[in-house]
Amino acid sequence: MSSINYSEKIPNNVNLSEDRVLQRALEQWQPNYLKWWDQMGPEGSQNMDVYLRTAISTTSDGWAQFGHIKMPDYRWGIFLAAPEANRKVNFGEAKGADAWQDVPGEFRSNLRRIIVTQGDTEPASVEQQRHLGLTCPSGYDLRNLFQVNVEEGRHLWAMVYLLQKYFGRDGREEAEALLQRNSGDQDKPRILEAFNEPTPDWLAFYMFTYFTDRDGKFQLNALAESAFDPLSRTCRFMLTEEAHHMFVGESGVARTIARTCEVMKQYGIEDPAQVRAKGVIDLPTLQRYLNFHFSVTIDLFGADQSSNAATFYSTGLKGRFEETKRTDDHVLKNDHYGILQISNGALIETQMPMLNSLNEVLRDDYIRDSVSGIGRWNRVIEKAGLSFRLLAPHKAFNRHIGSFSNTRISPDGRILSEAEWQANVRNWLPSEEDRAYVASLMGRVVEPGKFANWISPPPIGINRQPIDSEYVRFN
Ligand code: BYC
Ligand code: FE
Ligand code: FE
Repeated sequence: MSSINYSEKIPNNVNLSEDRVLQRALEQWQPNYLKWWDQMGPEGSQNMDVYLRTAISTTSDGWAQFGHIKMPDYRWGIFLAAPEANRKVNFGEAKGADAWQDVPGEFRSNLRRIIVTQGDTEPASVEQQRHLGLTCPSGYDLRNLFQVNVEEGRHLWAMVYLLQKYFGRDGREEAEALLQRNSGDQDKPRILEAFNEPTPDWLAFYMFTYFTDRDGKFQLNALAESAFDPLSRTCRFMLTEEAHHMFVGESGVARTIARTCEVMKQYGIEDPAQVRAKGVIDLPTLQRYLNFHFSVTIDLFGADQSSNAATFYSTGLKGRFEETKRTDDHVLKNDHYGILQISNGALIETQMPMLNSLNEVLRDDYIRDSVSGIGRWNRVIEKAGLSFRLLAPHKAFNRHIGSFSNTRISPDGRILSEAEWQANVRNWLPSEEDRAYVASLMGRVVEPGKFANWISPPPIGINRQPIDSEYVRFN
């Protein structure tokens, strides 16, 4: 018999100590997870003591415990948000019925597929970010990277819990497979495209956590509406962690911009070559990175017309962002949605059946939210008295999924010939040279209170600690 004290080793609010079947499944999986963390997690970090927050319960004082720990000793826990009494199915054909505490047989394979797709992104992002610790711009930033990494690890646990608890043997096999696919692997890649792209430098990391973790926010919100209550409650707790990831991205880009503007003002320069000569990232390069991460991320919402999306909604598996705040009938059978499509060489909005357009609805909600943060970045530039402005590219720009995937479109929404695209793409997406320049700035700064030349310090530290606190101790 096992002598593990489960609430100590695996903090949880799912009664793990009384669930033998789940214990056995997790006991098999956990060593493989730790092996994965050792091999694919943050490189060279095993002995560092990192100032991390650990969730030990879902109450406001318990979920954010801070202290220095080694990451392999992080207590990856399993938490569901508190149940909502008498929760109902809030949309789709079963609207009004009781929410499901178990998986209805007929929806089993679709639900499993959604959970596996969600789960696959979590370890993928850790793999994408595994080398970044070697080139951190400060101990403060290094700590934030590691915080994001351990929480993405916990998000994998969250999905593995659902698979092992509710999907029997298939679920256990999927849980293993989540550790076997790897980001960028030729033979066993991660499921979604954006999670096979490298995250080679810290500007890419900040853009990723701003844009791609925000896909997490929207997808998790849609899944938090699910009629399958354990999925809903799991996603609701994950969302509390997601806010920090997006903060890391938004503030990281803002600090990069602030430093660039400071140098531009100090020397009275605007020409990107002169700006680069001072060792900071010129604003046009920031725009190209933004264009890349924005376009790759909006592909993650799937095709604009999707019968999968219609099925997921009608069967109650996946709702819309803020489903219950909307005032329509939540069935959507007779509704339509304006979809941008290419017709006779022009971009034209066509009304399409709403149910088939739900990927696009979520993408548009996401785009609105993304654009508001770009506005906040522009205020940093404006405050410095500079006229440059960052802009979200057109949603048809650089798409690989959906109806624009075979057409070349400029960031301002013009349909282009292949030759026009090739002649200009260097101005729109990061070139090899841009990436090499950004890479050349990536040194390793870890002395408490010191920051790389290309980025400003943050205004305040983590958990009200001073900025020059020793966030990571090296042993
Ligand atoms: N790449 O009908 P469609 C996060 C496939 S991020 C490659 O539109 P559907 C995080 C699709 O599989 C949140 N393939 O698909 C962030 C389908 O294939 P089959 C992640 C793609 O199913 C940062 C075909 O194309 N969570 O948490 O309606 C750090 C037809 O497409 C892609 C979720 O995504 C792609 N981008 O929509 C850490 C939520 N897009 O069946 C974590 C769960 C589509 O023809 N997932 N395909 O072979 C879903 O809800 C859906 O799977 C999707 C796709 C919205 C992603
Ligand atoms: Fe996540
Ligand atoms: Fe995240």
